[in-house]
Amino acid sequence: MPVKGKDFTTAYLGLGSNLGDREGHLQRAVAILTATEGIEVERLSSWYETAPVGKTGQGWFLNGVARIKTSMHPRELLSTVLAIEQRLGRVRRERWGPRNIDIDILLYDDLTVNEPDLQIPHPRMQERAFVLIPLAEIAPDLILPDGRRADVAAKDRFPGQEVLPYSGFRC
Ligand code: GSY
Repeated sequence: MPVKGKDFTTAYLGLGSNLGDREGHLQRAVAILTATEGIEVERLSSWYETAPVGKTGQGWFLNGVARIKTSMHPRELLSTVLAIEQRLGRVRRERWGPRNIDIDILLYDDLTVNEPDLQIPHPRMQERAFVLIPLAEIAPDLILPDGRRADVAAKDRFPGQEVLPYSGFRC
């Protein structure tokens, strides 16, 4: 929903799915985010087919990144994205394992949060091509926590981390 007034923050969310109807899960997550009071989805990247990082031997993910405007504080935003995951029937049998939907807070303005259940900026975002490539698509000139522009960081080499455009079609 449109966020009115001056008290809002720009934040970036990473979205991913590698179980079941991946595109459907992602589209539903975006639809719920869009309908949520206190969140306005300003930009959404394309979806990308991405090789699993961390735990290999699971299905490829579909990933994307959204830029939002929000009047929520970081904890409220965290509760909201966790509630959306629950509403979509999040299935995650093991850490790093397959999941039907995953929504990560990547950045919340230039705020740093270091708590056991909430770390902002997302601690691994700059090592992940599946985050940086969609992020650079929608915010090429965004300055990352390491001081580089997103489009520069996205050009790094990420061995084993394939990221391919998603057509939506299957042969
Ligand atoms: O934190 C995101 C979950 N995740 C992903 C993901 O979204 N995409 C890819 N390609 N690999 C991943 N490994 C984990 S954990």
